[in-house]
Amino acid sequence: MGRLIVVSNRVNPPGDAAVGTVGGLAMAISAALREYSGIWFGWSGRTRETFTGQLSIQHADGVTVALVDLEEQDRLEYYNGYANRTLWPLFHYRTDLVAYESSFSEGYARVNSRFAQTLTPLIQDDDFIWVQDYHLLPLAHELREKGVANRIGFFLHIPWPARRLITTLPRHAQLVEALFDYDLIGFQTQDSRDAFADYVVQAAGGAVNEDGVVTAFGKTTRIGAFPIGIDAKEFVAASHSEAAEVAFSRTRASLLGRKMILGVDRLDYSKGLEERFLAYEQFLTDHPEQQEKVFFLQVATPSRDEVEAYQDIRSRLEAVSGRINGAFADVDWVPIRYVNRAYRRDVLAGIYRAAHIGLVTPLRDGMNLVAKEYVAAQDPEDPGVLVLSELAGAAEQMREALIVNPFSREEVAAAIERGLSMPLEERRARWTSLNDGVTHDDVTAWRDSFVEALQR
Ligand code: ADQ
Repeated sequence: MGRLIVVSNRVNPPGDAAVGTVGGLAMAISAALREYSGIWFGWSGRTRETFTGQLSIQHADGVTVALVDLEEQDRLEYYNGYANRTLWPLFHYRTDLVAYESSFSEGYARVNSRFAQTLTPLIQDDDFIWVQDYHLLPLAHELREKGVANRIGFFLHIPWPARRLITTLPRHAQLVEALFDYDLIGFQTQDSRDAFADYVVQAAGGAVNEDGVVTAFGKTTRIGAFPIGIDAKEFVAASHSEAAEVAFSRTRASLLGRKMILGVDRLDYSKGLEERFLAYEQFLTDHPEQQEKVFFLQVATPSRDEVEAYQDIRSRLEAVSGRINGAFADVDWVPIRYVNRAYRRDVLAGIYRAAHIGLVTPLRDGMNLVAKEYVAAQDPEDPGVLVLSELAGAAEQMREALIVNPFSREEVAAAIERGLSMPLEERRARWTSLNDGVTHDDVTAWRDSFVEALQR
C-alpha cells in the first residue's frame, strides 16, 4: 500500500494538535495521519505578492507537512469568497447569505488549479489521495487534467444540501460533474448521501445503484456515508488530566450549587446561537422557579471575522445576551456568561464535565463534534444530559440525546427543564448508550472505513 496524501485547505501539524486549541477536524486528520507515514498538503494561511508554487516542507510526528502560500486575491476570492460566502451558507441552508459573484468562483477555480499544480510533483504512483472538504470540490478534476491517475477520495465535512438548494448555484452541474473525477465521495450522514443521490438522478439524469455506484455525465464514482467521530480515548484521557481537574473544580466552585447549561461552538450563524439564547430566555420565563438555580455558559470562539455575516452574528449575540442579562440578572446572579475565547482541549474537557446540560442546537451541521466530546468527558457515575438538534448530523447516531428542533424555543426550553430534572438512573442509561457509540464509532473507525472503501 502506498502513502496517504491528505489535502485540506488549512493544515495543523500533528505535533500542535495534541495539546492545542485546534478544532475537531484537525484532530481527526492528525489521528488519521499518525498511522500512515503520509503527507499533509495545504495552504499555509499566508499570502504573498505573486503565486510562486514554492513549497515549505516540515516533518512532524512521522508526517510530512507541505504548505503553499497563496496570493491576497486568492484569500479574498477563494477563501473569504467562494468557500465562506457562497458554499458555506448555501450548504447550511442560508440562501439569504449566499454571495453569487463570478470573481469568487473564478478565484475558487484558480486556487484549486494552483493546488493541483503544486501537489502533482509530490505524488508517487502508488500513493492514494484523500481530499477534505468544500474548499476543494474540483481538485480531483484538476489533478486528472494533469495526468494524475491515482485513487482519489473526497470527504465532505459539511451537509450536502437538498437538490432545490444546490440548483440555485450558478454552474452547479459543472461543480457536481467535477466530483465524478473522485473514486469515492464520502458524506457525514445518510441524509447528505441521499440528497446527493437525489441530485444525480433528478437534476443530472444519472443513476445510483444500491451499492452506492453512481453514474452521470458519462462518468462513474461511488458514494457513501462515513460519519466522523472524535479521538475518544484521547479525549477521555484529557478529561482526567490535571488541567481538566482544575477547570472542573474552578467551574463547579463558581456555580455556588447552581446547575450549569453549556454551549461550546465556533462563532458561526449555522450553530443557532441566537435561537439558543432566546430558547434559554423562554426557559427562564416558563420556569420562574428555576431562575437563580441555573446559569448558562456559552463559549463561542470567533471565526472568519473578515466576513460580514460573522461580524453581524457577533454583534447580535452581544446584544441578545446583554438584553437577557439586563432583564433577569440580580445582584448575585447573571443568567448568561458569554465568553469569546478558545480553550485548550484538556481545559475544555474539564468544563464539559462540570456542565449538567450540554446544549448543542445548530440550525444545520455536517456532524458536530462538540456533542461527542461532551459525552466523552462526562463522569460515568453522574453524567450530564445532552440536548441535541435534530438538524446536526450527529443526531442520526446519537438517538439517546434529548433531540430537539432548534428553531422551536418551546421545545428547547422543555428539553432543558427535562434534562435538569432527569433522574440519575435515566441519565446513566442514556449516557451509557451514547458513550458506547462515541467510543465505538471514533475517529479511527471513520478513517479506516473511508480508507478501506477508497482502496476497495
Ligand atoms: P465545525 O463547524 O468547526 O466543524 P464541530 O464539529 O462542532 O464544528 O467542531 C468544533 C471543534 O472546535 C470541536 O472539536 C470543539 O472542541 C472545538 N472548539 C469549539 N469551540 C472551542 C473553544 N472555545 N475552545 C477550544 N475548542 C473549541 C466542521 C463541520 C462539523 C463537523 C466537523 C468535523 O461544520 O459539522 O462535525 O467539521 O467534520
